[in-house]
Amino acid sequence: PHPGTAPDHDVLIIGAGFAGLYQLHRLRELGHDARIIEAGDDVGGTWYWNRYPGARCDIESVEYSYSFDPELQDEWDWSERYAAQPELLAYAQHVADRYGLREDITFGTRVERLDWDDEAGRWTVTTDDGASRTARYVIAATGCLSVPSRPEFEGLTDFAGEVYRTSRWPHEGVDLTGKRVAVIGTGSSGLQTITAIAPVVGELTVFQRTPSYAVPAHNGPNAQRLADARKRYSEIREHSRMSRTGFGCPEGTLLLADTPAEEARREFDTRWADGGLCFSSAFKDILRDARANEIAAEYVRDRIRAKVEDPQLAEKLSPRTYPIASKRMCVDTGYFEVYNQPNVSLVDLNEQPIRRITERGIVTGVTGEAGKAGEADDEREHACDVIVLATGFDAMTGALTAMDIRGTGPTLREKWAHGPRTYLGLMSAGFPNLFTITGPQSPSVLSNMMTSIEYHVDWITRALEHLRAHGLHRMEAAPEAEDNWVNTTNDLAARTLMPQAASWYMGANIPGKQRVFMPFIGGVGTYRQIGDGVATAHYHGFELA
Ligand code: NA7
Repeated sequence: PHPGTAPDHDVLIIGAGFAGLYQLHRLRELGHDARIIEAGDDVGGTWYWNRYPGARCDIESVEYSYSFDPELQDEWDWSERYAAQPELLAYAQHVADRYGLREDITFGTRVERLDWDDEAGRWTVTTDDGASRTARYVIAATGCLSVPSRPEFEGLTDFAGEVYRTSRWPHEGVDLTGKRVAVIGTGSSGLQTITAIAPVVGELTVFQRTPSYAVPAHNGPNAQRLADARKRYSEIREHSRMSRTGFGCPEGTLLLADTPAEEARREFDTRWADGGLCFSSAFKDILRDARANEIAAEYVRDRIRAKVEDPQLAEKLSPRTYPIASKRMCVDTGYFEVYNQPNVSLVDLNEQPIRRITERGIVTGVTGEAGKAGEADDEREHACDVIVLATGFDAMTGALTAMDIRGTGPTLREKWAHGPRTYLGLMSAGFPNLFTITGPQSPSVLSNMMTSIEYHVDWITRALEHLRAHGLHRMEAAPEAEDNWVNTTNDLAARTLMPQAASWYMGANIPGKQRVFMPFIGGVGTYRQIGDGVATAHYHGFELA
């Protein structure tokens, strides 16, 4: 690009998931020249890639949907209480078509590199096709759970059967009927896959490293809920925006530690009967007090024991090594009952770690030299036709550090080597005019993502409008404001039990990744008040030029 000439675009947005689509729509409405670059061949982001059997949202569809256009809200009928992946993808496609967004999306193109030119005040965005485009502003709508983690399993490429990753499930042509299937991983994706495929596979072997706390979804038809919601939708949305979680959870006001056991049990029973993630909002101290947390955890273990016929198996499926809700809980639809089927077995990787994968299947065992079959007494080969990897993501920072981002100082990868540093999760000092939607140190993954996405898009749009209105062209987080925000997010997390879990919130699932609690835990409503306050105070803590 020649200095002095206009950049190719006002704004380039990376990603055409729910964040990127809404951002594009908002900017186009206001007459900005904006374009999305998307790696996939269609819109939908998370719901484009995660097509594994049983993939479903853990937030109710009445809430996990856009609120920005009442007409859209009224015309789209969600068929189930919790929407499944095909319906969510169809919704994203509908939104793209309804607002004519596709003409401004470049598909099948992955952003690899961003270079900031301080003199010209623009980013050069380089993509995997070798092309580059310039833009004054870049908005990363790259998702929080979009880069699969790729744990190394020795010999995986020797396996003669089929291998599928839940987060990159083929669009068609997978038939597991009657096959011997091994699933590695028991987070949300693993639980949903296992529950969905158990009725059709021949044999199912689940390889579990850490069991999950799961609450029932009680999924079902949605017509009544939707009709009820439509009577007071603006009230529901307003409540969600100011809530802790970004969706309508009745927040318990009592301390569990002070509540008589009978009363506590009744409250948990009610929430269990309602289903969903609000279970852990039952009492104020569940995430703060280890004793209270243990009471809630034991309630869930009791439920697991009641569902699984074999007591030893129930014990293995019961989480004990981390506080409940310190990892995102799973919302299940008959997961534990699967283990009562005679053709389903569980391998506890704490007793029998995976040693390697062979042509025929997965070898587990504790002793003996790796690679030499037969040396370990307890070595066992679990023969299978299909291996499913439900092993999670390089969460929150993964998609950002996957790009080579060069601002005014160290690269983003270098700067974040010891954990992400942002102001409000929206910008990082040294990277002017680069915004992140649902970035680290914002509520993002601790909330209903739709609520958090809409808030960030609206905030960024307002900021760009402010710059345009005042003839400004540059915005950057001030280092002091960033330091303060990083300290605030860390302090808030330290007051909870969250850092005790080896979770992806902590980056603990990725070898070598700095362990630091990444999301802002102060709540969606509080965060919103802070963000609005900053904007109103002329973007206090940002440098505008
Ligand atoms: P998660 O929740 O990160 O789950 C990944 C699972 O894979 C988890 O049980 C891991 O065990 C397991 N895992 C990861 N690496 C290995 C290796 N090397 N060996 C054995 N097992 C392994 O990802 P999901 O996709 O299920 O869910 C992500 C979010 O999407 C979820 O929270 C919802 O918000 C939606 P670990 O716990 O690390 O011991």
